[in-house]
Parts: sequence; C-alpha cells; structure tokens
Amino acid sequence: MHQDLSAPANPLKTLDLFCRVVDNYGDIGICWRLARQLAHEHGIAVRLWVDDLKSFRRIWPEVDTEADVQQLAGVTVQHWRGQDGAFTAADIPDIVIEFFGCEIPPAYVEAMAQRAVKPVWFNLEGLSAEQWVEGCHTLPSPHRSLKLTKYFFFPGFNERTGGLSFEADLEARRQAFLQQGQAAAFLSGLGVTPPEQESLKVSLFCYDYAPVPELFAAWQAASAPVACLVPDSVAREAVEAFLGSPMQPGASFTRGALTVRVLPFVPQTDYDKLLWSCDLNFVRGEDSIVRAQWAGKPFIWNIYKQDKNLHHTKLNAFLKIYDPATPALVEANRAWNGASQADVDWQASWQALRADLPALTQGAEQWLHKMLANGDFMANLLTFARRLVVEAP
Ligand code: TRH
Repeated sequence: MHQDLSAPANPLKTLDLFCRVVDNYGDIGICWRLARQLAHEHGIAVRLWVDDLKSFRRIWPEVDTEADVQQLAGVTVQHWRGQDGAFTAADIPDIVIEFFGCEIPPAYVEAMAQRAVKPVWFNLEGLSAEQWVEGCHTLPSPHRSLKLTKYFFFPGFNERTGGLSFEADLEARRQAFLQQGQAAAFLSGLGVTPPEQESLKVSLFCYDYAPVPELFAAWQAASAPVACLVPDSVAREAVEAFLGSPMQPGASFTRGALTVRVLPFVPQTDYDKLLWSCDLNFVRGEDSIVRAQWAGKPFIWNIYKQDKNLHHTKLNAFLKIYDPATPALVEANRAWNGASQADVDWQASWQALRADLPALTQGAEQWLHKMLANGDFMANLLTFARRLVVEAP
C-alpha cells in the first residue's frame, strides 16, 4: 500500500526531551544545546524537562529556578519534579527523547502507548569512540509489555553513528569571530590583559583529579610565557594554591613564565568564544570536548572518571581515531588522565607538546571539517525518525 507521504501519520513537529542532571554541567549543557537547535533549526516545538534548574542557571543565567514552566530561547522548560504525575495521550508529543538513559515517569510511558500515533522514542547515549558503539547505534528495544519501541541513538565520529552535535551557523560564526579580530576584545572583556593576550593562551576546564599542580610547575618553568585562563570554581584547590588567594573572577598571579587568571564561569554561548580565542584548550566531560573540536584548536581532554578505569579505555579509543594526534599529544592526554604507563616528566611533556602546537592546530582544522562532513547529530536523528515514520506499518 503506497504510504501518503504528503501527510505522514507522525508529523514530527513536537518533542519532549528529558534531562536528569547527574552532576557537573554536561547533561544539561548538551540537552540545552540540542533543545535550542531542534527549535531554532528544525521548527520543532520542544519541551525540555529538567530536574535541576540551579545547575541549568549556571550555564544560562536567565533560568528562573522557581518556575514550574518557563519559556527560554524559544524552548518550553518544564521543571521535572519527579516520577509521579498523571499523563494522558494528549500530553505526549511526536518525539520523546531520554538523555543518557534517564528513566521517564512510568505514567508518561503508559500514556505514550495510549497515543493513537505512537511517538518516536529515543534514548540518547553518551559519546565514545569505542568500536562497539557502531553496532549499537539505532538498535531497537521493544518495550517489555507495551506496544512501544525505543531506539538507541549514539553520537560519534563517523557516518556509522549519529555524528557530533553542531549548529548550522557554528562554523560561519567562528570564522566571522576570528576574521573580524573579535578574540582580543572578547578576552579583554573577561579581564585578560594585553601582555597575557601576547602569551600562549590556554583555557583550563578540568576535574579536580587532574594533576594541575604538576602542569602549573611545568608552565612556570617554560621558556615562553603561558597565560592560563580558568573559569571560576574549576580546579579550585590547585588554582588557589598558585594564586595564594581565594579563587574569584579577576584574580590572577604570575610566577616564572606562568600567569593564572580566573575568569567568570561564562554563559554557554560565550564558552565557544573562549575556546576560539585560545591557542590550546583543556576541556573535560562530553560537551566541552565536542566544542573544542569545533574550535579548530589543539585540546587536551580530562575524561569523566569511571570505575575500573573504564575512562582510560574511552580516552585511548578517541586518541586512536583522532587523526591530528602526535606522540606528544597522546602522552599529554594520558598523563593528564593518570593513564600513562611510565612516570610523567611534565616539563619534557610540555616542551614536546608546545613544539607540536603549529602542526596540531593545522590538524585540528582538518579534523573539524572531517567531523562536519558526518552531519549534525540532531539532523541525523530526525532523518532516522522520518524513515521510521514513513516505513511504519
Ligand atoms: O560539566 P561536565 O563535567 O559534565 C559531565 C560530562 O558531560 C559527563 O560526560 C557526564 O557524564 C557528567 O557531566 C554527568 O563537562 P561538559 O560535558 O564539558 O559540560 C560542561 C558544560 O558547561 C558545557 O556545556 C560547557 C558549559 N560551560 C559554560 O557554559 N561556561 C563555562 O564557563 C564553562 C567552563 C563550561
């Protein structure tokens, strides 16, 4: 029977995205990007369910942490207060997305099954370069008792995955920012002084387990000046030990070749500009490493720690596929994550990495365009959803 494509049963025009903030900012950081992108670039009516509005406000100051429902940047933000609550089929949108396998309210799932046109149901998984991801990407998972099927959708680094998330205008905005020489003014607006702007500018965003004191000592002894720009609250203990004073935006101190300057924790849209403005970026988790790749600059990844050092497997899988990687970059990443086989000579490691920066920068630009060619994560998800809808029996 020929499917009437003019009026697909499921128009894919409404969407619920459920985000449970586990810790840090990555869950809400990623979900907030995806929600805005689906609304702005695909004209979808998006409702973002978030349990922790306080973490959300850290990356988006306009958030009202007391509001049950609010409109932000064209997205309806629903405070997700728990697993109770009554739902009917009328509450269910065309697409339902769970982020990182967060459990959505049981009554909501029951209402999904009652909807005449079943929603397309996704579980968005975390980013990994490990091979097994390709075999699991888009796998269906039929509900054990209801007539519903959930699909696992993975971000990734090739066309056998969902690709990486990027906004349609991201590269154009980056090019304009750089070509119009906006970096100096942007950094100056964050308190970065002209001498610091002349130094090698390194942004630092890492977990507390990273060996920051060892890195600072290597930078201090370096042959050329380094300006380390660290957003407030990041690596607090090590930064305050270097500063000799409380960590707060505007604090800075110079010792040897190293100046550490504390920046404000900037709104998410400004974080991209920080990455574009620096020569080398230390990033962490999942969202900032993706944004570091779109910055076209060398980066060092502090990976989210997991039991049994599973994060080392994830790190090595990425270093294996990351084309621009040189031995110095691989070693610096392993040393930064406690994954080195041998004792780390941080001064030698830094000298080798610094010598590679010109080649790494060129490679980062080439990698950026290779990743763009895989298509954007949300566009790929919607293409998959449309195929499901058209092929639905
Ligand atoms: O904050 P994170 O460590 O989040 C982590 C990871 O996502 C990890 O994979 C996940 O399992 C864990 O949460 C629960 O790192 P990430 O992913 O880089 O997210 C940080 C967000 O904060 C990102 O969207 C960028 C944003 N950010 C700002 O908006 N302003 C800033 O000044 C800084 C430094 C970051």
